[in-house]
Amino acid sequence: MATRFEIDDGFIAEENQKAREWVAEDYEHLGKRLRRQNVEIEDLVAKATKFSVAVPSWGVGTGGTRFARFPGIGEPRDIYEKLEDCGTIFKLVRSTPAVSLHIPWDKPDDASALRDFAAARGLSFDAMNSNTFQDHPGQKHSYKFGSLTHPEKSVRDQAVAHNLECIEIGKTLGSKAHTVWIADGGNFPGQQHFRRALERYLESMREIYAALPDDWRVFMEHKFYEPAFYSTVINDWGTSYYCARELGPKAFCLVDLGHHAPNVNIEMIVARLIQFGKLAGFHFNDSKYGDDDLDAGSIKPFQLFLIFNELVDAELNNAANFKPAYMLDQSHNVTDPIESLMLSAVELVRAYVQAHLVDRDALTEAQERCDPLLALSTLKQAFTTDVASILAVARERAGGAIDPLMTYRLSGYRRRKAEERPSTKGAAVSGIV
Ligand code: LRH
Ligand code: MN
Repeated sequence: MATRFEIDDGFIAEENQKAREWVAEDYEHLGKRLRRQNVEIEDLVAKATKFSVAVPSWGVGTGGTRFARFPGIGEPRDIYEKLEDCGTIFKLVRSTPAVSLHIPWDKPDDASALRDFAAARGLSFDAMNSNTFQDHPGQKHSYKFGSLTHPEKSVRDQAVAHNLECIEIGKTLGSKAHTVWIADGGNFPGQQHFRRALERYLESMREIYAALPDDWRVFMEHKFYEPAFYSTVINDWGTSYYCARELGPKAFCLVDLGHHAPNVNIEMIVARLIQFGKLAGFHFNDSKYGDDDLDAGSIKPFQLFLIFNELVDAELNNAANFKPAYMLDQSHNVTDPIESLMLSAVELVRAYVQAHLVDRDALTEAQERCDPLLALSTLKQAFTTDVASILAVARERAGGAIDPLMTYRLSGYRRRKAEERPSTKGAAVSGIV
């Protein structure tokens, strides 16, 4: 078997050597500044080190739109090569120890072999994802008019069976959760009976729920539109929450940041789901218009910070049933997916650490005294604190790269993969588009 090129720890240490000086300087300066706020910088390094987010297997191949896909060189051609790239991301940023798989795009011939291959790269498996929004080779019934909510029982049964198969594969891989996003909806007024469709969703989800092992959770992902352009069955957090309550204690609501109408207050939805004990976790990304699946923190970094402000508030107050799963869900159309996923993971750790910098006593006091500007500036002080040195120290101490992007580029990893993975023109890697 051809050797698979990997970035070695020695090369990372060499590159870190070049950057260590500026990190130490900035770290010392920030440490002094934070001590004035009675904050111990080492506590924040510990927080940064503890934070982890899962990488989407479908995110390491180049994404596209309905107009075009411009594959890069050295694209991963199967789940093993996707895991190789996930291993490289983890090696450099150290905060992405898990991968979220999508079935059947990543259906393994041998799940135990896949689990071992991943483990050899320090990787485990986060939530599984089913796919009843595309028709797959050899499939008996089409999902053109829906899946779990389709009027025909035979189509619903087929969709339920697919979800049960995902759970079976996940059990072998060591996953503990299953994400269900369905595209079911209508393009025309009158096409669907809204109430009957939701009833059918619950009927199908009850069968999926019943198949969950005791220590598993099911994550329901809402989305306000696309690919259905008039109505979507699970269109918002309210509908998802109602279903999670109906199904039982193992059912939770997953928040994909791109699945909300423009200007919706997502951090408030997060606070609600935390308060109701039904927050599954996240598909982090960013967007300007629709479900653009852009890099997390690239368009609305303050919104990302405000979401983590709610999450850290819940963490510090030991909110009930609070065990959010953090995952990225992005489509990289014009960047090297590895670079985008690394920088997106860094943006999440940044928002998490900055949220831990919020002076919560001062914030509560300002809120209780109806002093809006003092409340806002208390948040802004944390959001405008440059915590880059904390993030770099945390990465380096965990064996990662102080500067993941430059270390990755200087390693020549992508060029080496292009040699190992001769591109088969036109053959799209199974995944989005
Ligand atoms: C739907 C979605 C869902 C995935 C898919 C890849 O827009 O966010 O989470 O299954 O993207
Ligand atoms: Mn998603």
